[in-house]
Amino acid sequence: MQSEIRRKLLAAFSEADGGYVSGQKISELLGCSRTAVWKHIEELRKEGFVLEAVRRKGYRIVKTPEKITANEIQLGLQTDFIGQNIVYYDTVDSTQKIAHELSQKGAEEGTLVVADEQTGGRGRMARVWYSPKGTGIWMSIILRPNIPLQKTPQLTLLTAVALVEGIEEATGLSPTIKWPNDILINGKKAVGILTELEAEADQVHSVIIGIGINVNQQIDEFPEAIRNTATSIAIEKGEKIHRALIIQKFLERFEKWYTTYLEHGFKPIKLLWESYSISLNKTIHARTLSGTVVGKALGINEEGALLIETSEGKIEKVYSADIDIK
Ligand code: BT5
Repeated sequence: MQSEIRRKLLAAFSEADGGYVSGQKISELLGCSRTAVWKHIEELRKEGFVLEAVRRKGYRIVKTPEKITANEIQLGLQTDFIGQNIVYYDTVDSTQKIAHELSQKGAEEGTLVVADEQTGGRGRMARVWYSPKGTGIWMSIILRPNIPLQKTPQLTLLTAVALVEGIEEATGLSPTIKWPNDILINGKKAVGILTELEAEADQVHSVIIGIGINVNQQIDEFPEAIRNTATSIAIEKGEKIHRALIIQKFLERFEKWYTTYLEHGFKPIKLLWESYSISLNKTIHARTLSGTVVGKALGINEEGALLIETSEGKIEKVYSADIDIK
């Protein structure tokens, strides 16, 4: 199905919010005959949608497939520009790589690259991000903010805030943030964030935010190496969740906070971030490339750096590290 037709069709069903859309209305919207409407509906069915057809009422979507192609994400998505352009892959090496390529070709702000499986998913410092097929959300968003280079770490924190709220809204769970880029559920890592830049001198061309969310894996599906530290939403919730719903709720929160951030700066985000963080006021060990800093985590500064008070009363700013909470 042509993407424009599909978009219009799904938008009509989104607006009906689970109710019926008449064949007449669809044919007017798409500018096609009633027979063509039927063909488009059949195509949605082939993609796994369950649709009910009732005479004189029209069509109603009863069930959406547990997939994360553009269809499922866009059905019901309430954003203006984040996730309005979706590029989906069944399998890809890394959505980050694709997002960088698209960004260089001028992809619009808010473009979302999403994959059902990654064969070369990556974390920070070239670490591996385990991204099996069909059970997680592996995605990258292209942003083009007009901000100086040193402020870009704030976007990782903003993403964390939107993830906490989006996951909470979709599942009822209460995730927490572990500085700088982990989202934990019941103390274990369910989400990782990877922020990468395309910049020249002090000019930011684009920021690519990569997000990996463990959704429907069971514990024995994780590799041995991360079985004690990782978790998924299904493990913590005790039931499987539609991945598309989590993506939608996240994108909506993300657009809200990103727009707020561009208009009003980092302050509102900082307050929320601190309220969702588990690291503050605790003694932590921050392992940086130049050594380990031990002390009490006080908060974050305007640049998104973690402020740590050492036992000598000195305040250290840490920009990049892995932290252990004591
Ligand atoms: C991260 O790195 O947490 C950032 C992960 C970002 C992944 C997304 S998926 C979409 C986009 N495309 C990509 O290629 N990447 C992004 P870091 O803080 O460095 O944590 C990496 C560490 O987390 C690994 O060394 C493992 O110990 C652990 N790990 C790997 N896979 C995991 C998983 N699925 N769940 C929980 N922990 C994992």
